[in-house]
Amino acid sequence: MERVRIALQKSGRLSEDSLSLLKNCGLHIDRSKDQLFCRVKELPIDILMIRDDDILGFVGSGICDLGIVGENVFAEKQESARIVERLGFSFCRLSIAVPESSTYQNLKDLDEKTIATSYPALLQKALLKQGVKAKILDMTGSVEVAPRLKIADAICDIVASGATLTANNLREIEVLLESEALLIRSSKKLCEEKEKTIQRLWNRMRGTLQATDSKYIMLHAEKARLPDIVRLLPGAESPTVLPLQGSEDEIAVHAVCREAVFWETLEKLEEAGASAILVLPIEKMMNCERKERKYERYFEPCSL
Ligand code: PRT
Ligand code: ZN
Repeated sequence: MERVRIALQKSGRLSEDSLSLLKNCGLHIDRSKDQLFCRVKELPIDILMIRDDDILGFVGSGICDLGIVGENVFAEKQESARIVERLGFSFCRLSIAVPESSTYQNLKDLDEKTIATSYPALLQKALLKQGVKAKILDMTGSVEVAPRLKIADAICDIVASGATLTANNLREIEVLLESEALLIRSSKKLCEEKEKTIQRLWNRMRGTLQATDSKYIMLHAEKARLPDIVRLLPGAESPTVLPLQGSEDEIAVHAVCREAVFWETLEKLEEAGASAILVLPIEKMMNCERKERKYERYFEPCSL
């Protein structure tokens, strides 16, 4: 049987969430035996644990069929791999930052200046788009020290919490790209066996990803207040309404909410007369996709 190869980051900011996503899909990856290559027992899948910089190339060239990589890397390198889905972890952004003490307000203010970056292609694109003539200083790491060393006026680098910028007396002035982990696949045509395995894995991943976004809400309310209550449930469709034993005008409402349920939502529900409100996590979801799910955007049914 032809085995699907998936490239994952060996260790770093992508690896833990990538592995736990696969684990939630029922794949057990035993990394202790062989750090670089893992055979999955449950499905015909092999995992290659490599550096994040190599993942796109491995998938683009067809050595691996699938991979999980940061959108920042995908956008920077022109490889012929395709996005299957955004995975909702490893969030960060590619931003322009300048010394705190400078007066620069945006990219346009950096005309004729020098910007240090490890993302020359994306920076070049942004400069061209805005008609800014800046010099790009290509660095492989420690970009944040460039202004202090007086070798650049600004930097274009990955920001997550912003702590690195603050520690280096830098100020973020413009976001060029919002990034998260992406599931990518090779553009090459795969054999039927591999396609079937990928489809099975994909169905499980979808079930896991949808469940992560969703919550199950149960509450009691007066029958007359039902329309108000339903309006307040975030991203819920056709809730289940059940009679309450021994009560004529009270009902129980059960609903799957497809959006985050915040304390504010619960407070509003309480104001609308809801009581006994329970919010439960959902572990897996199968066959309950909404029409407008984002998956459809990248999902090409002929090849996945
Ligand atoms: O060893 P290997 O080459 O595999 O890993 P790496 O060290 O090159 O990559 P790694 O693990 O740091 O990042 C992998 C991916 O995680 C990136 O490609 C991004 O898609 C994503 N990611 C999420 C981040 C960050 N958050 C992040 N904070 N990548 C890098 N950073 C760095 C950034 O470069 C800067 O130095 O963290 C610093 C900024 O962080 P804050 O929180 O101080 O703003
Ligand atoms: Zn790297």
